[in-house]
Amino acid sequence: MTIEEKKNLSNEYNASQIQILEGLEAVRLRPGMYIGSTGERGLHHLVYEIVDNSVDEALAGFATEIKVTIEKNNIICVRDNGRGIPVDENKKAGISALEVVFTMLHAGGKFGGGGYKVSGGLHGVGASVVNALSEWLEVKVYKNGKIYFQHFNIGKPENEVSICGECDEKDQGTEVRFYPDKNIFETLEYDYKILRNRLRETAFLTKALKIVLRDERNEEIIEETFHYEGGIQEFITYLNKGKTPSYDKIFYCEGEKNNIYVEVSLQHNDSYTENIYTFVNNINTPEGGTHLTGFKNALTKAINDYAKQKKLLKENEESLQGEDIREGMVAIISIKIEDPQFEGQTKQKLGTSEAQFAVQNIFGESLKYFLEQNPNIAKTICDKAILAQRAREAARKAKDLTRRKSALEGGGLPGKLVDCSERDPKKCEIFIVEGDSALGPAKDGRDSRYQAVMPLRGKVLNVEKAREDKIYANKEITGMITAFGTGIKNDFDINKLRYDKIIIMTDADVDGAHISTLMLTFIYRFMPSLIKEGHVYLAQPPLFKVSKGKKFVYCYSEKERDEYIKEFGGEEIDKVDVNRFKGLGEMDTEQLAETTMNPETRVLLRVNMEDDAVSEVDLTFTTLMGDQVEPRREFIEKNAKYVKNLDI
Ligand code: TSJ
Repeated sequence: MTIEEKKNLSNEYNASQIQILEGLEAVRLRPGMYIGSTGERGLHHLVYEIVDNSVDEALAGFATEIKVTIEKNNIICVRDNGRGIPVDENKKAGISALEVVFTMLHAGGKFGGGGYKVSGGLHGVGASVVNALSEWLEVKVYKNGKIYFQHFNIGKPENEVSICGECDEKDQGTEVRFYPDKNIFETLEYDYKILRNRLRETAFLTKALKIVLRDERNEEIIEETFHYEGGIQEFITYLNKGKTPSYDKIFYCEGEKNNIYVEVSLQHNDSYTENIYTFVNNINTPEGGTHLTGFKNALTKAINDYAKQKKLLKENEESLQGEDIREGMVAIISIKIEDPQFEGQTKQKLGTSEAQFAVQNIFGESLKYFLEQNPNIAKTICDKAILAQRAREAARKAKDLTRRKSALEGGGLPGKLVDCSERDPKKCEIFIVEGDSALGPAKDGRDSRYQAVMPLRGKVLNVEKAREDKIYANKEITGMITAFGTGIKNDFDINKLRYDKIIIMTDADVDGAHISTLMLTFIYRFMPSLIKEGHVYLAQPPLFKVSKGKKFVYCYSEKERDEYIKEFGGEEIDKVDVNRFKGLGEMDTEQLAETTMNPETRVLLRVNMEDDAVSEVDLTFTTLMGDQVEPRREFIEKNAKYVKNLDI
């Protein structure tokens, strides 16, 4: 039976059929269960699954280097300089240990025992899954001066492990090459940037491990090396790029307690947001857990103790709250633990209680010492927290005030909102329109049954650089919060969303891009789920109208424009008219409706922030919105991700 036939069968599954499925067949039938998806994300996941095994070898102390190559035709090659996967016979299975690793589900990580393991973690489903989902895969083990080799097709071994050559005794290691199965994956095209971000993160988290990424697909070969001897301390430097640190040193500590290895690094900057990234065995734990709790407890205690002891905070004054101390803080908590327990709906929250005490203890002691040794920094941190405390008090008052006006609670809708008549939110859209000139055409051009319009006047507040009190006093911001209906932060409730699509409509120029980014930053900081769940869009107004006689077409890039000039013009290129739209306001109602608003004919960009490296999304926003011009320009030039059609 082919996979296609089985997939069809699987629609009418029953228990007896499930039992027939065994081993790797199950993986091919339900790839999503093992790697999340068969889209771009799943494809990249294959690489991490393999690389994680090499990282384990590094954590065990036997590998120092991993080289990942994207070869021509999107073949992936991963090579490390570890001990090499054991090739001798596994007595129980009657086949080589290597073959077990590649053909038996969840066999990964069973060898050797002990030690911290990345691949045995949350996502680590192992080499056999990658093998099952690859058209072919081959392994070379360099060991004892010999090269052992085995080749698989769609997970099935073509041969027993055999010696295929000799090598230098010192040339130890494992090399895996594979080609994903095009019958399984929607795309086979690897994105260099996605792999780079994730591998860079892995390198930050595994100090002294050198990771080389090489892309051989194009004429110009790209190779980058990620090697950070400072580990997460260098990660902090990277994350604070584009921000202004509040002091020059970066706090770092490491230690081990009850077999839990703990590393913490942190630094404050002059922004008001708190960014704490937590990892367990190199795997991100977005929902935190015991390690995060331990960190917060120790931080709050150490700073309050210090502030009181040095009389920065008077006996009768209120203690500093954790959130005050964490304002503008970037921190990384990374622990390595043998058998982590995860909890919560998505199993992304660390539950192991020993981890709390290990972090609390190691970090607490170390921070106390650091504060004593660096009184200037200690004072800066305390003063900053005291300021934050006052601002929080002011923000609470401002929030109460706006609450009373019921602006944040969806009581009355903002006066500027031009709402639609449909009451079913799933069918509704809201256009956030920049400037007054476009408001008229947008109001007239919409379908008033299900399309609402809300104008933004003046500059949108940069929430990266404003404290909460200022944010809640800003009419544009509170207007949007009210219009969306969901509430913000901890009060956020997606079920109250009043529009299925939130469409940001700005001019296709630098100012427009800037305003879009400010809007996205606001949404990302206050209602990130709206972006994560795909409710936020960028309208794409055309840049040109190319016409000849009655024939015309809208173009979204200069390239497209030039193509149509040629096509329309033929021999008579001078008879082609090119109309350039400088802004939304230059389009008439019909044009705006047709090109940008009408679902039948418009182009919309859905904003997504899926990145396998957790730190990258955040960095995107701070880079765009931060103080320093250079990283921003560099970023825009390199990515142009949220910022299309830049008119520089
Ligand atoms: F995913 C994988 F299995 F395909 C894979 C494993 C891929 C790559 C690129 C590397 C590896 C890998 C496995 N590198 N290093 C190891 N090490 C072992 O498997 C190993 C070697 C020796 C001993 C021992 O106890 O002597 C134990 C282990 C786990």
